[in-house]
Amino acid sequence: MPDPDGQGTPLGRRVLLSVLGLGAAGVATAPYLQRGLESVLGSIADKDPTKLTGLLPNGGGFRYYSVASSVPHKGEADYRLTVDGLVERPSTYTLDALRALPQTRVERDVQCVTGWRVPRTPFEGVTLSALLDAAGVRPEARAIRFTCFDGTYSESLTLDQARRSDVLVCLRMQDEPLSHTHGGPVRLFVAPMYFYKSAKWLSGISLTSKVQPGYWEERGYDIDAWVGRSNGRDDAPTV
Ligand SMILES: Nc1nc2c(c(=O)[nH]1)N[C@H]1C(S)=C(S)[C@@H](COP(=O)(O)O)O[C@H]1N2
Ligand SMILES: [Mo]
Repeated sequence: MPDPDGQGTPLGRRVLLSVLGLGAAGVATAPYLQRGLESVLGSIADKDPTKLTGLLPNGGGFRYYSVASSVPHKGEADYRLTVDGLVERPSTYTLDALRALPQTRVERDVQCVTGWRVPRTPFEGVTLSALLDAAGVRPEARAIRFTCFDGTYSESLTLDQARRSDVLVCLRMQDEPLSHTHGGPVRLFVAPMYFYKSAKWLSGISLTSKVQPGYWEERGYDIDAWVGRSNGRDDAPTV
């Protein structure tokens, strides 16, 4: 299998499902299956380490997740982030334009709703609130819809959540430019929430009058995904 980043062995959900013979039918119920799936994979790997360990993407404790089977690579020349919807000044940012803005570094635990956690991971980028201020949020705006250049994933936040100082539009992770695997060149990092809120391959920030549930939220996960307080199975991480 080609490796999107030249390091580790990323494994998408579809591939995981096909490994288990669940195929496309499994994809529809994936959020509910995911816990079972990971424990099945874990136990197969435990019994026969040669069989699945090599396939399990676990570089530095992270697992690679993408609901899209392939995602284009974008960089200096063709990456664009648009801010539009209920704003006074719709805008489009290149990577250089994002880098030219003040950068904020946040170091927190990463917590996936399925149970894996990576302690104290540094993320760096522009606060979402700075981009919102630059665009001039209109009074009738209440929420944000995030879209991704994988063509499939989406996320949401209320405006109040989005204005927190630990919600970043990230260019760097683990003190390196964000890799394609981890959603580069630009992903969201919503530090206080489960990692599914942190949309990878971010391409659009659109102000809306009400919350439009994101990809996993349409499939049963909480819209307000506070770690330890929503439908994950974990305790709150150490901040
Ligand atoms: N575009 C996009 N963003 C996404 C996802 C995805 O499938 N597509 N998965 C989410 C989930 S469930 C998790 S746990 C993290 C995984 O991030 P990682 O692949 O960098 O470990 O990305 C989140 N953001
Ligand atoms: Mo996740």
